[in-house]
Amino acid sequence: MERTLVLIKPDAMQRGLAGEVISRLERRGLKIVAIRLLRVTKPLAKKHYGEHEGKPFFPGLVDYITSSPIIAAVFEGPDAIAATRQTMGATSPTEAAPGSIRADFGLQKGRNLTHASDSPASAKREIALFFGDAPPVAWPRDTDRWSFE
Ligand code: IDP
Ligand code: MG
Repeated sequence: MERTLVLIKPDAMQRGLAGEVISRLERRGLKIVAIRLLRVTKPLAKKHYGEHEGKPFFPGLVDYITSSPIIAAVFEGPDAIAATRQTMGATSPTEAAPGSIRADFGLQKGRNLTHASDSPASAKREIALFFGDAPPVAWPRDTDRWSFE
């Protein structure tokens, strides 16, 4: 079973789409194992997006992710990382697959609603960053056998 970090970014929160994002991942069969609402500080934003430091969009990205509270959550399931990124769609909403969250609700890269970890190493690092003080909770779900073979 794999775990991935999901962020519901400020635009999705302000537009009342948090439930929609969670619902799509839940309906896919993924299980919530951690969730919190927080305001991302500049230092946390810079750590989380460290790989992008120096790129032209970096200052705007830090302003965006710190502009309003977000929801951070950890979802668990088989191939959770790939499945979640597929449900989110490509970084650019106009290149994202129709039916994905970013295609259905977004227009621009800088307002693309969600974050999802891109590899097991990123997931481990990002989950520790957002849930170091309150680790995910493993729980058996009665319907697991209807989602996981
Ligand atoms: P990802 O979120 O699909 O993994 P990354 O390339 O890791 O995409 O970029 C992180 C975030 O930075 C994106 O989700 C997006 O919000 C923002 N971003 C990436 N490229 C651009 C850009 O060219 N302009 C504005 N924002 C960008
Ligand atoms: Mg990324």
